Amino acid sequence: MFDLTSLGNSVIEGDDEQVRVLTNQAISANIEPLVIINEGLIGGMNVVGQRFKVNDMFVPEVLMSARAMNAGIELVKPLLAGGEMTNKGTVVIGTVKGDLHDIGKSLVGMMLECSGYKVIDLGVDISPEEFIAAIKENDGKILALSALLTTTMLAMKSTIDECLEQGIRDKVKVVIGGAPISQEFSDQIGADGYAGDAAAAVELVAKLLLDATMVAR
Ligand code: B12
Repeated sequence: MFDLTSLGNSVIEGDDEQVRVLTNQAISANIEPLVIINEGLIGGMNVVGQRFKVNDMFVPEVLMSARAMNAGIELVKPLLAGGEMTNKGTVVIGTVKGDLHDIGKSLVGMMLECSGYKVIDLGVDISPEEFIAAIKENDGKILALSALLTTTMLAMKSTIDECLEQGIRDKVKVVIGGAPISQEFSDQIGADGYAGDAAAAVELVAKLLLDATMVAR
């Protein structure tokens, strides 16, 4: 029986070579791709997130773990294509204008992708206009905004204001996150919700899309 804990531990150690070896072993052992991702790879990354929060791990180590997790996800992804990877809804995600932090945003994007959403990751330093163009072009149902700086948090409000101005605010749910963000701030700027980590972000998106279908009925 393959032990997914060892795969998670290799992510925590940031050992991308070992992650590749163990992911391939898990695939050969016929473990479900989503189980490999959720319990092995993301399971390890969740521990990294918790240890980072209590200063038990630092940025270079977090980056190495993220890279190791990606190495595993790249191997598993092709197995999901066309199978469980049905599109539950398109999410446009990015870090707002003026902000170059992308680790948390990428984690959220990856986790959403692994949970069955189509994710368009625009990257960092994205203007309100760029976000809205991507929503329109891809029929995005969720707009996910990340900000790590107190100075760039306000660009989230500008992005929501631009959605209103361009008449698409009622067609898209806006979720926000990043270290300085809170539910209170989300309420203040008229976003649809805030989540504190990648797992909570997946739950939030699922709930908002479910609520939207209930209203549409
Ligand atoms: C790594 C880092 C950097 C790296 C970024 C590398 C990269 N590729 O991202 C570099 C070195 C480039 C950097 C630069 C700067 N940084 Co910096 N950086 C950090 C640091 C140490 C970690 C951030 C991180 O990656 N955390 C790990 C991830 C996993 O956590 P996370 O981002 O919070 O994401 C989680 C949640 O927030 C949530 N989430 C995130 N996004 C989203 C989006 C949605 C939709 C949802 C639902 C959830 C969600 O889920 C994620 C997963 O759990 C923080 C300190 C900190 N404690 O946050 C400072 C920090 C954010 N940086 C800071 C500063 C000041 C800067 C600089 C201005 C420094 C400078 N003087 O040059 C520049 C700004 C550059 C710019 N224009 O953006 C300050 C911000 C202070 C403030 N209050 O505004 C911080 C807080 C450090 C500090 N204590 O002073 N930084």
